[in-house]
Amino acid sequence: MFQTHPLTRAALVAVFASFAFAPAAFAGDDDTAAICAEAEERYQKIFGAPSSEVSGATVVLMYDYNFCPAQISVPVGTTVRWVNVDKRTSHSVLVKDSGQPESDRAFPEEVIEFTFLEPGPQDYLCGPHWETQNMIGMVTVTPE
Ligand SMILES: [Cu+2]
Repeated sequence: MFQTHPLTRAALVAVFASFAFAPAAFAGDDDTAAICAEAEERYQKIFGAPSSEVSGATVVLMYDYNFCPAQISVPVGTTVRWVNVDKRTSHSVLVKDSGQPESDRAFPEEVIEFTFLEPGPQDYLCGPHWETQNMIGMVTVTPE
């Protein structure tokens, strides 16, 4: 299920340690890599720590009509936390085959969380921007 809530800096700074993360670069797309590097800079400016230091969730940034990284692979049961690091644009997440409705809009510095309970590839999109900006992503959920 989806949850949308503002994330306090204190909550994030408190979180550290063991966390396996995938490199943010999305192979073969220099523009996307540059946008995602900027997104991570924004994240660190807002929350005061790298997104890779979050524990208990895998972070995907939403920035400049991109999901960063656009493709991730996580074990079943993982909660993905999409964080809006834009300055003024809101985004949503719709996991197409989840049977769940589109999330509420996440405004800048807000997050959307979804826990993946079924193995397999899960395509998702941003409701307002998938069609015009190709703002789409994929989570590959691996069995335990
Ligand atoms: Cu969007």
